[in-house]
Amino acid sequence: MKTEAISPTSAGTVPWPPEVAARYLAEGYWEGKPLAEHVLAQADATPDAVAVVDGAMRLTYAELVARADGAALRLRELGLRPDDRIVVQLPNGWQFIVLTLGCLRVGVVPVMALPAHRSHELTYLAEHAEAKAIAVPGVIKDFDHEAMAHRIAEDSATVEHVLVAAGEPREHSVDLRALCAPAEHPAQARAEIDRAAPDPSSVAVFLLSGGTTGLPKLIARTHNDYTYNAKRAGEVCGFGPDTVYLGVLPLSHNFPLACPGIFGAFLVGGRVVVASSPDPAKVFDLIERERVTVTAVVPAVAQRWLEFADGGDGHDLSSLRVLQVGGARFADEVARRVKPVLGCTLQQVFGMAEGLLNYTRLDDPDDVIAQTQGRPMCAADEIKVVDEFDRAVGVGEPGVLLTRGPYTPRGYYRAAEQNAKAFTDDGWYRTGDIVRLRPDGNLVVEGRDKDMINRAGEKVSAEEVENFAYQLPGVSLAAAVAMPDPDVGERVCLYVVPQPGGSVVLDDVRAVLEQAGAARFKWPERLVIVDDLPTTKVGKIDKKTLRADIARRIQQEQA
Ligand code: OOB
Repeated sequence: MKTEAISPTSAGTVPWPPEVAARYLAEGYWEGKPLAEHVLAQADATPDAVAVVDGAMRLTYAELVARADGAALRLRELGLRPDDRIVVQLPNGWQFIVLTLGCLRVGVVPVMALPAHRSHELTYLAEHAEAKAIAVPGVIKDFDHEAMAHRIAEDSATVEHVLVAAGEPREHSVDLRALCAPAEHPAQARAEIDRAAPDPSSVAVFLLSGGTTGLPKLIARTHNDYTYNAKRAGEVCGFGPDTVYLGVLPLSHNFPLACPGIFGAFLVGGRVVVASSPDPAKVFDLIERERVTVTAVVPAVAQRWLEFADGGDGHDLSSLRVLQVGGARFADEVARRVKPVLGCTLQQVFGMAEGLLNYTRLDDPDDVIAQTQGRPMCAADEIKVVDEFDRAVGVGEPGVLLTRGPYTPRGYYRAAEQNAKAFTDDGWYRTGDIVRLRPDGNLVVEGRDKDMINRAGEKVSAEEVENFAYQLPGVSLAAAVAMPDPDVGERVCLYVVPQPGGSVVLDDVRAVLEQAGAARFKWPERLVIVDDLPTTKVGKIDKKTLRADIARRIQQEQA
């Protein structure tokens, strides 16, 4: 046995003030039930309806619940208790869904890592969340996730189990497929698990922040707030029992997980089809075969699909009613092509793991759909757009977006110092996004004042990249900024002032990140060597000028 985790999850979270929580309950935003209970209610109503399609694997609702309960009991047998954490890094597949639901059933909290994460991120997540277990695939594209997980477990004071989703599990690994087998006596299992259902105000999942600080912060989403998140999003997106949702983004990300995503589908008895790749040829096959009605992608993927479909590729996409696009700014001119080319309604989604979700509505005029990122989904969402002194700007003026609401937690998990910056004293979350609020209530995302690079929806903290660069002796000053890119929106560009007599090349920097085991999407893709860096009036590195500089350089090269 390793040492017991020191603090229960709730100890590190920042709850809503009691009077606010009471209001959200009284007004019905929070239903006071654990998330999985809502899914079980659907399973009771339509046990034989298909809930999950993953390749040849088709699970009915009854089978999904039997498997989730099987997983829940086996997690218990492994010694996991309510409030214990599991770092989950799984590719899109039925195992992810069953494990997540199994965790929710017994109050074990999944920490939603991304498939692209490597030992650098996962080690930190396991440590910070004091995880008892880590769930990984076997080998994917020559990368041995299982071996990595065992190395992390060896160095960890808390990780006791490595759960493996595929391949022949090696010694000391737990076979996730066996763990996710149906409970032997489903009715009995269900009754037993029901008796110990988690408190609805406890943490359901840990999401990761896009992050401007070194490593991602953990966002504790409660059963109450996350259920509302998925349910209300489902209403706004027209989800119902005939919904066939295609999960194509990494399912551990908030967008496909609950905005409305797979939970939104399960809450209304809909069906989830799992895709393992965003490759349009494969995805269009799936849409056609499974009669998919809705899916969610980032702008870079939407653009690829549009290019592919433009060639008149012959797929029948007539079942597709809605394409949700979000995670990064979708260019207006590309947005306009969605309906004519794919034949479905575009829904722009401006969301964040921290909570607030904005949607264009399905019946909005075409101009609103193409030119805005929508409006908050909930009547109790509070938003304000402010200047650098937190004073409200006028309607239509750009400013930083602040928000509070029934599914926007009041602070990150165990991050007092960052919370003091990212949240106001009265609980508003500073999104760091620069928006314009139009008179019609819709938001337009104009940019951001947070130090982050958004590479095809994957968020890279500039500070983290700079910290890696500073490990090189030849680096005197480093500044990471976004450079515009037609395919992925933005890429990481690093400006470096070398030490006198020192020299640095791009490969040196990338090697530092590689050796540290940092996710590949963070690796800088261009290095610019300069004699000095521009600074602002208060002496900070002037990133705005640098962003303009790299944009200009790229333009000149293309001219
Ligand atoms: C989603 O969540 P995160 O946590 O990965 O990233 C949030 C940030 C936002 O603060 C904003 O900077 C950016 O991503 N963002 C957008 C955007 N949607 C997100 N920027 C411009 N236009 C948009 N439509 O990215 C996320 C979570 C739930 C649903 C959808 C996206």
